[in-house]
Amino acid sequence: MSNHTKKRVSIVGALAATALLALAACSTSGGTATTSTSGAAAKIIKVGFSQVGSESGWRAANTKDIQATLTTANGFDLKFSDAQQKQENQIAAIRSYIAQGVDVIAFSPVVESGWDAVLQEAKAAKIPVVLTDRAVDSKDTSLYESFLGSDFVLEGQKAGEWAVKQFGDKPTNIVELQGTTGSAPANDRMAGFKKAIEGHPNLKIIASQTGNFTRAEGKTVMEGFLAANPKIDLVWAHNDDMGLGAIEAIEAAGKVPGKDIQMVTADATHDGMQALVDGKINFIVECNPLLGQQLADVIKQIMAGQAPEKRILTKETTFTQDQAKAALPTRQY
Ligand code: GYE
Repeated sequence: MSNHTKKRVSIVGALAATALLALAACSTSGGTATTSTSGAAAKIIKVGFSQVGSESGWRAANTKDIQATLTTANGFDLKFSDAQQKQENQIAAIRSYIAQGVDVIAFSPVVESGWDAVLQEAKAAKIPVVLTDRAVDSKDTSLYESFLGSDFVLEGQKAGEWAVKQFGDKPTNIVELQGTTGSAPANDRMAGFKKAIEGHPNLKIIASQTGNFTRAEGKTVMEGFLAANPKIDLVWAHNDDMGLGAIEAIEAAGKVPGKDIQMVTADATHDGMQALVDGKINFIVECNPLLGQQLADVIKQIMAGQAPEKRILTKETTFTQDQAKAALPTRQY
């Protein structure tokens, strides 16, 4: 029996004992008891969640959804911390959750590498770990129970396929605003996009630099791109926020975003969709931040001693300007 399983079995045993006691209490009170036996079995699950940071509109929606779903009313005691895009802060948060003896640790790893040691510590403490949103590159997949989130390679590929269709065989200079260096979405979106434009030598990535997924850095990096490259046809930004920063830089340079320089981004947050409707972005690949319910379900499965799916993929789509006009009024984020 694995350590995790042992812990789960003992929790299940404790729940069963509580339920039996509650039943006994009911039966001795001559049928007049008001105790609900189903309520008696519910144990609040202590979850430690380490969030990447608050770098983007996507992240704000993700945090809000997780906090709104893992509530006391839903059976959770959520401990939440923001790592401000720093791996050392996340490692410290995970260690503190281990020390507090939470039931489950969930986190969205800022970068892919360097997690083995702390995940081994969680395993030794028999605390199951769930990855949300971003992946780790650990070879030992027993270090986490499940990874839920998007297929970032596919997202990059969708952006690249759009570029191929949009520009046909015209010579096209592309600049890329990368997400946080070493993060799963930056690595994978970059790879997916490259793969899609392969075999179309007229589409050239002439510059590629990180803007750390933030609006401010997206703007500064775009200013540099504009200063160094007289002909830019397309900006491929790994998220809406960097794209929105790039729009400011393009406008400040006296050019028209969406026309003089076209834009493709990932996420489809409210502000990104608004810019798409306004014609400043040309195409957005959706990345869904609403992972709270899936996370809650996975945690409940783990606590019930069941093995969740190892990889849970999020469903998502893409938006043209017309599709954005139709979708924006009812968007949740
Ligand atoms: O695309 C970006 C955020 O990991 C999918 O992180 C997430 C990415 C998202 O900062 O806006």
